[in-house]
Amino acid sequence: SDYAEQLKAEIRTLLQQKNAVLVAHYYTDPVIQALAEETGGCISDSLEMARFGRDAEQKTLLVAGVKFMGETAKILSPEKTVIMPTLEATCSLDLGCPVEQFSAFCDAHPDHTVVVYANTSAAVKARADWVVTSSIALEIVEHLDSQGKKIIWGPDRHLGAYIQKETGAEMLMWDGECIVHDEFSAQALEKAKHLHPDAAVLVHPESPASVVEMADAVGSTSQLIKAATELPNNKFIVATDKGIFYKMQQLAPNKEFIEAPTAGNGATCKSCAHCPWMAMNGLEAMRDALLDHDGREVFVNDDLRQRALVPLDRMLGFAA
Ligand code: CIZ
Ligand code: SF4
Repeated sequence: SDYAEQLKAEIRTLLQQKNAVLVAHYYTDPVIQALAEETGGCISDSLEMARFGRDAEQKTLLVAGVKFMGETAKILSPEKTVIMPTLEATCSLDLGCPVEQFSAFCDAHPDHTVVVYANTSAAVKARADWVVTSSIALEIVEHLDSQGKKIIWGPDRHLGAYIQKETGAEMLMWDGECIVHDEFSAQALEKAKHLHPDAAVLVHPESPASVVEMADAVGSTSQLIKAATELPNNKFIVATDKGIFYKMQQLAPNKEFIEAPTAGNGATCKSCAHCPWMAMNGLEAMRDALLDHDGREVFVNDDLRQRALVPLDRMLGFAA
């Protein structure tokens, strides 16, 4: 619409004026992803977002995603100003892992190495030995297991179960889940496969094990995008947030991407394959954040920041 075009023009100008860069997640609105690409920002998964923000020359990072992504950016770049379209965009994994309870769980098993998913608060990261994202979790747990370490894993139980199955590592699980991926249904997927017998099934490991078992490729967002370009199929059923279709379609314009079905329908599912918190990122809020940081700037207490940096740097060092 005209209004969207006007907002985009304002954002382009403001990014330049404020020496800011747009760092967007694959699950945000395609309009935002396209704008990030066009303005020299990035579209990526949470690991790449963290790296990109840390290495960016600009003084201000406009992070379109959810709260933990803004916090991670601030932890890695305390000298930068980190703003978000809204500070209300959270994540069911972060919400389901309050630091008091999680710390008590860790305290009860002091002989375990604490590995937490990036989708957590700065306080939970500060309690951890390692932070991981889905694109590197498997390698890091494999590494720890080879050293004979017993692991506390939090907060996504589906991703944890998948990693445990793949690595055979000894893992104690926190009981959390992503409301988007938890809703994919093996039964409904079975029907979709009958309708599209030539389609390959791509699944993010935050999905239930019964869905993961049906996958032709399992992996993080960036790994699924890679699979969509590399597998010979012309059709894909995709079990992750539908925001990812933007990049898949761009890299494989002649292929067809179909949403994996959720257990509920439009009336009953909580997310229907699109994260409600990612959806809170909009053009107007981005423009407003660039105009006035007040209430949209991310701050992390310095003591917490320094403690959370240790396991984050461990991950980035491992990934390097
Ligand atoms: O589900 C998420 O929020 C993901 C996939 C985050 C990430 O690692 O990019
Ligand atoms: Fe959290 Fe799931 Fe939304 Fe990602 S998609 S931010 S894991 S609720």
